Amino acid sequence: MENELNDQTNLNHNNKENIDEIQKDENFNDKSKICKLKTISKDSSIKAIFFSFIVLIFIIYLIRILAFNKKKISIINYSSSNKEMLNKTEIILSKLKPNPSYKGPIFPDDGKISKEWVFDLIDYMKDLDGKKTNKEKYIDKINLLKMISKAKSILSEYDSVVNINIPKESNITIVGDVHGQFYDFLNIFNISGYPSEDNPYLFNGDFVDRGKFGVEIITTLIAFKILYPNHFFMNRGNHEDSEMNKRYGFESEILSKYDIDVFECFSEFYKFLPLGHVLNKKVLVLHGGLFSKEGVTISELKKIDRFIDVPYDGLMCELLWSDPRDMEGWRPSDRGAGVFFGQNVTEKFLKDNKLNLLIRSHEVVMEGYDIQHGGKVITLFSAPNYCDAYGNKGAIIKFMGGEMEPNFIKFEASPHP
Ligand SMILES: [Mn+2]
Repeated sequence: MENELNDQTNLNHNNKENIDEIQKDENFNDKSKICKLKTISKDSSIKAIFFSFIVLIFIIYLIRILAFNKKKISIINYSSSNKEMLNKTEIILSKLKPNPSYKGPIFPDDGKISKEWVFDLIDYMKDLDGKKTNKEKYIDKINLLKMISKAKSILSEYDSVVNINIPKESNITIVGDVHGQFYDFLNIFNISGYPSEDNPYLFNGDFVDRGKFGVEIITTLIAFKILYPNHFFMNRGNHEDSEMNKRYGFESEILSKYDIDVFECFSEFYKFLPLGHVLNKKVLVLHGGLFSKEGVTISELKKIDRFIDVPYDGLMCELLWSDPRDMEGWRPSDRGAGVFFGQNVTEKFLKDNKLNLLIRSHEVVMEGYDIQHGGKVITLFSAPNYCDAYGNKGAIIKFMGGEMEPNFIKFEASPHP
């Protein structure tokens, strides 16, 4: 019994203790709850600060996104209206006044020049014995800029790839890289005749850099374009780009003959040059080569927004920079821009576009021309003894009587000052 009682007492005691403990616990719990409540109110103010901080960051981020979008949109707008934004030449021209003591060729305000005017301009720039002063050699800045402006307005109407129709009784001469070699360039006219409506020409880019007479060449090309807009053609090359000109000599050449304004006006002019020409729907002429992308069409190339500096990738970059190689498919070019493309790439592109032949330039070849990819690609290079060092021949192609069979004419280097 006692034991039982004890047990009971114990039990009671235990119970009491239990109750106490529970109460303690409860008290403790309550206290901790209060503590927790206090902590919560402290926490919530930290959270509120944290939350507003997050909101603030979000707002800043949102503003940045909006600003970025605005920037992005403005880039798109700039790109789509790029042609209209390219009016630096006209702005500079509007501030220039004619120099009364200048004795050289004067470009007429109506832009109408004669064959004689162009021949006089060429004679004015020719200086075989190296005795002329710059004033006796270069058309002055205001007249040069008027020429550039006129040529821009002619080229601005063109698609980025232009169709040329050569009728049965007509010829056309294709010329590859000339790279500032003015006296070799003039020799081409001795070989294949001076440009005229009966003797059309297509120059396939890389007019400037390397050689010393880029100004003379591009000025002559612009003059012929103005004289025969429908019978004289030019493609852009990868050297028709201000970044290349800074590295390969044309910028310093211009600065020695004119000034930075003229450099910028030429840089602007390049953006108007088409990227390719298609002769009689059969022969594509462009400076570099084909593409890493499959299924490219001529109509896609026509729509390229070319009124920009040469980009680092994409169709326009590859068109100006790529090279054909004896391989299948394509791989990135060792040049760091464009691709190396194989025979199957050429065959598929020509077949897709119902073309027979690709003529490109861009590489020095010892005989002035080189035939690759089973006769489907011709490399044409027209700067003989390139850089006075290579010992290569130059070549041009003449298509005669509207026939799309290439006739090659090779030539040696001419003397130059
Ligand atoms: Mn080139």
